[in-house]
Amino acid sequence: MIKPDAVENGHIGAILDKITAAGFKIVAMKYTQLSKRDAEIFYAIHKERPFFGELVEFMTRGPIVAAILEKDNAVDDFRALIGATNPEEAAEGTIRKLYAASIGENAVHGSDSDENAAIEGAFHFSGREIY
Ligand code: 3AN
Repeated sequence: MIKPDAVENGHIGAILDKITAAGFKIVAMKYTQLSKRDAEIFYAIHKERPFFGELVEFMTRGPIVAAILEKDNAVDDFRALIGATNPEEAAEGTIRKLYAASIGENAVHGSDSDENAAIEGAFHFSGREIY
């Protein structure tokens, strides 16, 4: 996902450019806004964390871009491309270093495993929206 902060700041195009330049194929994509319930389900794993309320509030405050990306070693390579969760710790040239302001508003989300990528892809897309 390209998160609300990056959308608000006009970074959709630049982020998609970096993603495709890094060799990812976009197999599904949409511009949408999460409801409170959507965000609570998507981030259910973080329900007990102190920042959960803030995370749901942030992720629902404006539109996002959701996409499914395909590449060999996609999970690890995408996490390398986006950089550390905290942009202050993200490597130079990573998407979060370039476009994120804080650990809470960190521009992009990437799945942390192939299994979660399948679950998260199915959360956003029906079978006939995936090419
Ligand atoms: P990542 O997105 O790098 O996989 P996770 O899964 O640890 O990071 O966290 C999910 C999301 O929760 C992050 N993208 C970030 O928006 C938010 N988050 C994580 N840690 C914090 C924190 N300490 N304070 C506020 N928000 C946080």
